[in-house]
Amino acid sequence: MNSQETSPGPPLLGVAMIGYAFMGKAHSNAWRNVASYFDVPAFEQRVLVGRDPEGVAEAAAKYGWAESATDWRAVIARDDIHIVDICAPGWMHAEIAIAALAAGKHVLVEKPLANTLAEAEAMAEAARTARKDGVQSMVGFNYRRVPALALARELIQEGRLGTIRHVRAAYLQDWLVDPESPMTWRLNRETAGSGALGDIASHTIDQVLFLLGDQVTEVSGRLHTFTSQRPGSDGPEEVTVDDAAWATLTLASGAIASVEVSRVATGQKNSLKLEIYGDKGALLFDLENLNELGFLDATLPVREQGFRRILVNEPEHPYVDAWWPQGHVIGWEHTFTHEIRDFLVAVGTGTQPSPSFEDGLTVQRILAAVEESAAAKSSIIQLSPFALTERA
Ligand code: SOE
Repeated sequence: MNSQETSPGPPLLGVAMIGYAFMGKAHSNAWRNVASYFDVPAFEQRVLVGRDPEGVAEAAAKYGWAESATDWRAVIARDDIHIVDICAPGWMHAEIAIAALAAGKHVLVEKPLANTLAEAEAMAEAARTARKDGVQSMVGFNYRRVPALALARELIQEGRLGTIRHVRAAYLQDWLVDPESPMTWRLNRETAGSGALGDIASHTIDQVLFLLGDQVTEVSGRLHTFTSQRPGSDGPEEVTVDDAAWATLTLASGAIASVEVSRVATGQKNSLKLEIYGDKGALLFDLENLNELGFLDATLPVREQGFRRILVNEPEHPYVDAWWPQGHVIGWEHTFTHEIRDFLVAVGTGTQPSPSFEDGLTVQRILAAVEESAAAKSSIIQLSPFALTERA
């Protein structure tokens, strides 16, 4: 679909997307909408790539892509492709991104950057090399584009919370509560790298770094798999990744963050809860109410203090003026439109999009540290069982 069929202008940026499942659907929705709501360089949704010829052809027609293909290598070699949007499973990120960057294509890749630290390091190096030739790259931590979280970052950076001390971050889902939920690529270390840790702790840790503008200096972690086998196509299969993860992060500023992620938090559907506590104020956020931000100004007289609800839907708020009048709330999918808008503007102006592959590598290093700490089990103290009567 050509975003500017009417007027001539700079050459059209041909876009190819690899993958058309959940993230491919969310990104396609954003590619179809972005030019209707934001000023972006001219582009065309040229090719959708997938392994199943019939499936990808049907998805291309449904999601507004001009063509479909099954060979990503052939597609990234095309002269009419300038952008590659990688929505494939994590095990494919590194190979496709490194090849696309080497072919001079701008790359947007879904989070987490990679399945392993080694892959992430190779991707960041490839991005650094490509950038010298004006080739841009970005990792898709889309929650940075929630208006309420962009506002939260502004308030923190303006000093409205003062010195940040205590951060509580929890990303809770429950789509794996049923032990009969079948095996998928997300539950196999070979294809996913890790479980809740890489999938949703990556978002959570990126948010801590994004909001505070800080660095992590110490990590302790724990991983757990509650359901070790799940129904596979030919009988039970081993789950080789975590269902839940816990981490305590020390930041360079002295703040301490607790991070908790779970795919078995019964009743929590897609709840990324963030609580930021400073000596002058505090912020509360829940992705399941993504238009709202709780803000407490501790500089007010105590008798007036309390968390107030900011409905982040005024034209003054980040991204909001592109959509509807105040109070007409937006949704989860809008964050991808914001993300692709920022990516396209960066490509069009020849500037580095954020978050960069280096930002993605920073998250990957922290994930690897959580895994290393969890494997060491050094912080786990065994408590022998005792009954109160014994101590009498
Ligand atoms: C599954 O946990 C998932 O789809 C994540 O992979 C996404 O990054 C998150 O935005 C929603 O949940």
